Amino acid sequence: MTPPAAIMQEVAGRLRAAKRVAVLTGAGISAESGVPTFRDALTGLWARFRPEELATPEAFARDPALVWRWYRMRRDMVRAAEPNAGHRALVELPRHVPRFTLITQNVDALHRRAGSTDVVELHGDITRARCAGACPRDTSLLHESEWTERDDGPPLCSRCSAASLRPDVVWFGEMLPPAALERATAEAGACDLFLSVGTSNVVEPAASLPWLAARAGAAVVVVNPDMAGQRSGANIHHLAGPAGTILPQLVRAAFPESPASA
Ligand code: BV8
Repeated sequence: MTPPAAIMQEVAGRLRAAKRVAVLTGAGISAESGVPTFRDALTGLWARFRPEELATPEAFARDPALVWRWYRMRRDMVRAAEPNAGHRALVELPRHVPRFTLITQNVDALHRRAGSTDVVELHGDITRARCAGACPRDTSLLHESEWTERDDGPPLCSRCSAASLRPDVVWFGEMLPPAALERATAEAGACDLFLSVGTSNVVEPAASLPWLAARAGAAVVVVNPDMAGQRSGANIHHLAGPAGTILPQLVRAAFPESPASA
């Protein structure tokens, strides 16, 4: 589905002229990599589970083995997935924009695997785990290649051996990493173009970033095949379609000279 050419050209012109661009991505940008989103009725992860059953500290305290199994299943899915053209278009953008900030709600590490080197991770990363007990995060943090899975639940923290590991993600009811939230908020408030890609804008405080940008005077561009629930307004542009198609089109239209546009 290609958005009306006029909107694409207008947005491409804004992107070409932009000095400071911020992008917020949600689960939708990974959908074409085969990673289920959260709210898709059929495949959505929440379709089979409810967030409060799994993605909360209470759920982990109640049944760590169940929660760890859910994250292990998601890690297996993400490991089998490949970044798609949407992720790759966001690797290309910072080569043309004076100041570019990629902010993601996703925990699937696909932006990093696509080649994005500076990603503001608002909700963490399921390929990492940390001590669920008293060990400081930075000294207990492990990548999935560094721990040995057990059959009956999360591995023990290798630093204290007293507590188990927990996924290095932000659960519902937990605070976002202050530095990440601060940087995302600052960039949303200072950018001249804000792209909101593949998110249903439900989960706060990330959901407010595009509208913070709009209030601060930025042009906001929503990239989503389904505009239900998305705001519209004078400075909000809708590019309806899948990110894997729209984002490469947008980069080609804005920067035809780019080798990636060949
Ligand atoms: C917090 C990690 C302080 C774990 C996740 C107001 C202010 C502050 C907090 C709240 C508030 N109101 C409510 C709250 C509490 C809560 C919240 O927001 N609840 C929601 C349910 C209402 N927020 C929190 O708890 C946050 N903490 O604020 O701390 C506090 C605490 C308590 C009370 C007050 C204050 C922490 C939230 C972080 C939760 N962790 N992930 C894990 O993944 O297991 S959230 C998780 O769900 C994702 O990270 C993501 O953020 C979210 C899913 O959203 P989307 O990414 O948008 O995905 P979704 O499936 O919904 O939509 C997909 C979209 O893609 C759709 O629009 C679809 O059309 C589109 N799409 C599909 N295909 C494509 C596509 N788009 C483009 N291309 C395609 N091909």
